[in-house]
Amino acid sequence: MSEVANKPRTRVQVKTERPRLYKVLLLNDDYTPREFVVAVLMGEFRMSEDQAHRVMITAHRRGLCVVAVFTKEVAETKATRATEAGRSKGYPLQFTIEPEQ
Ligand code: TYC
Repeated sequence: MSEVANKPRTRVQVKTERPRLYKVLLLNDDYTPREFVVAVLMGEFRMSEDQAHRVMITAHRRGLCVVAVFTKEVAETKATRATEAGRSKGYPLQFTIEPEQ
């Protein structure tokens, strides 16, 4: 009879967590022209004119609209650039970010 004990075979499970995602939100205001909002959405978020128009109208009617979801750094960069595009023309247009869930 062998007395050599079997080594317990353990495995380390490497769990890679998915990065938290952030929503970019478009906020309504009373001053930014609708066409300008549509142009910013198309330029900064690669939306078609149709998609951009829908998002703009949703924000206009409800106060805000989710534009898209990205990793934190991309969401921050896009929201900052899009807000800056409005500011450079003197509009109060605002994009903010919010973590998902
Ligand atoms: N409410 C603006 C207007 O009537 C248009 C607008 C829509 C502005 C959506 C911002 O996120 C916005 N001129």
